[in-house]
Amino acid sequence: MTTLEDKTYAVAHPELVNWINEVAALCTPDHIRWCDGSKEEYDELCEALVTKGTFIKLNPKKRPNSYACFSDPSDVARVEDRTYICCKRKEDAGPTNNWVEPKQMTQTLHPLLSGCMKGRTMYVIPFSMGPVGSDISQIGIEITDSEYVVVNMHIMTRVGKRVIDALGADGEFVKCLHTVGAPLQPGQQDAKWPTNATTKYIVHFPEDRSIISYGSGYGGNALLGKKCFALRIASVMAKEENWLAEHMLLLGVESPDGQKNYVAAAFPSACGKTNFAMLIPPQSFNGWKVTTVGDDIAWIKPGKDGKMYAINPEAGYFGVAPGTNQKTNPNAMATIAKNTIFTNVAITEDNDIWWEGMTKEPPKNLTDWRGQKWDASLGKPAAHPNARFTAPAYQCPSIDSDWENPEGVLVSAFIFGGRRSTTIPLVYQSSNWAYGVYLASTMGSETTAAAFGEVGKVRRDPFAMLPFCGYHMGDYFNHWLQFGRNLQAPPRVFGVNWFRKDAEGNFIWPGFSDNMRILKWIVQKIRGESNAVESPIGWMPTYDDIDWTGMDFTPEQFEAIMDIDREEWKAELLQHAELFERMYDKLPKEFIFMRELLLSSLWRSPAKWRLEPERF
Ligand code: TSX
Ligand code: MN
Repeated sequence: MTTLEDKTYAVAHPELVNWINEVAALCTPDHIRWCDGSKEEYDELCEALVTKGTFIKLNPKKRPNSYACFSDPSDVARVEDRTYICCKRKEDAGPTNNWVEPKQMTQTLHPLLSGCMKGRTMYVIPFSMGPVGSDISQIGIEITDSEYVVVNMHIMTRVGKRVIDALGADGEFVKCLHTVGAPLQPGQQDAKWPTNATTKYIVHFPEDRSIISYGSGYGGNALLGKKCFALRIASVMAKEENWLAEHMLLLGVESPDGQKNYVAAAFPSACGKTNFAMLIPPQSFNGWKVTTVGDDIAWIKPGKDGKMYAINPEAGYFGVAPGTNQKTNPNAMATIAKNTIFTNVAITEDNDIWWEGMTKEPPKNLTDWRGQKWDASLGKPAAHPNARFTAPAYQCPSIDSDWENPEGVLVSAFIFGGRRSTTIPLVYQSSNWAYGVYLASTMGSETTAAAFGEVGKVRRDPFAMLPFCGYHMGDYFNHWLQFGRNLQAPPRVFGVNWFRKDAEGNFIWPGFSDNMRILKWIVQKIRGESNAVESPIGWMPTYDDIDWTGMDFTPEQFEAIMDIDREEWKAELLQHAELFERMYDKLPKEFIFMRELLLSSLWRSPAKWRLEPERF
């Protein structure tokens, strides 16, 4: 067996070739194939997946060049309890990551990997996170025995020979090894969705810049460029090299006068991050435009001018399908009109796709994600709640003209949000960088799904990075503080909450397009064009500072969504202390003082602090 089998290009990188040979000797695949990223390769592998029964080709009239597939019911999401950070010292992984000593983990994985690709083809995927050749981009090589992974990586990253060329003879790359952990005996029929039902490991070796993923074929477990590389490994690289690898969307806001600003925003899951990244302004906002750079990950580096420049390291969207519709996200609906892979959605009788929330009424004669005729009366969803679309970013109608600019885009603000029914106002601005880092570190979301235990409890998710930081969260907070200290004028930091509820439990804020009104205030604030008043928790717009054209929203409603309840906030600050206790060993001293400052400003404030400009 030769590693040059089927390869259509030369590889002049001895370390890479050695690694491929080592892995091949350990995993013993029947064939090795170096991927070239071509359309022919994509079409061929999709066709092979159709033949195997993994993919079904969707109706080409309704959904051109698109496929649907259905995972094993045991393999439907990321497996956080099977996710490890294996650095030498446990304290470097911190209290929020699973840790195993690297040598010990290697010993555990070795017997699992031995012969794990028997009967399969081992694919070598050279991929770039970010535009090939950008100073902010990074290269990875994913070895996988899953065709599903290859075709998804084609969409989500830049794959092929040009990456090998960029790597040269001694370029650095992240080693990503993935196997479904389901070797085939001679003559054994393959499963439609091969997976290892009993054993899964998602393992990161940050010091080695390598990843080993065993036993799952799904999304973030298997498409190693995304969460594993672009967040967990890259966050470690970023700390060491003074940049940021963040779980953030990137969008541009253009005003009628042609001025443009970019903002990066972090939200925990189930806050509609992709919807916000693709927001369409209300009809009444003539000439205002929102453009999409990315919906999930941002890599941010300081420029020579002391400002922050960001790229989206991805080339596609791996988005949650349920809830996406013409109203919540028309741009996403257009993005997935063709050339898209759907995983765990329902299938209509004319071979198109459907999921909960796509239309009010489900179409007749659906096949559910488990391949059964769907019976609505059983109360089970037709699509899995974590069903996904994989679609090329360039198909998004709102894609930003600079989304592949190798220099990145200039970030002038950060937005942090959460799903909170009380306490947190619709929008507020931190008065300085350290407070911005504090508010991002203490952000959280109320649980909506019973899967997370008690519904309505606030789960803290600092920077929306808790499951994705490859090192100690306390070190991460310090890195953010330090990063701002090094910049002449760090971006402004805002907190938002689209999800506050009234006493009857109804959402006060209509959200979606109307979030543009808040975005407008934010960008005008950083331009020095809009006003604010100082509240106990930062700068806030008054009713008159927000553009209400085309919308009925009363000053009373605004007050209800903006007031600061002293007792609620004191309870909030108590919870911050609880969070800080978990990271006591490495908590920035700034956070202790910041919490005290907040307490003291709330102490003298009225029981309900209201936006009454005449008081100032
Ligand atoms: O994505 C959301 N955004 C951001 C949009 C740019 N969602 C969906 C979250 C689940 C993924 C929202 N849901 C938003 C929001 O701003 N706001 C809400 C809450 C809400 C839901 C429904 C209505 C109003 C608010 N009203 C009606 O459906 C009529
Ligand atoms: Mn994400």
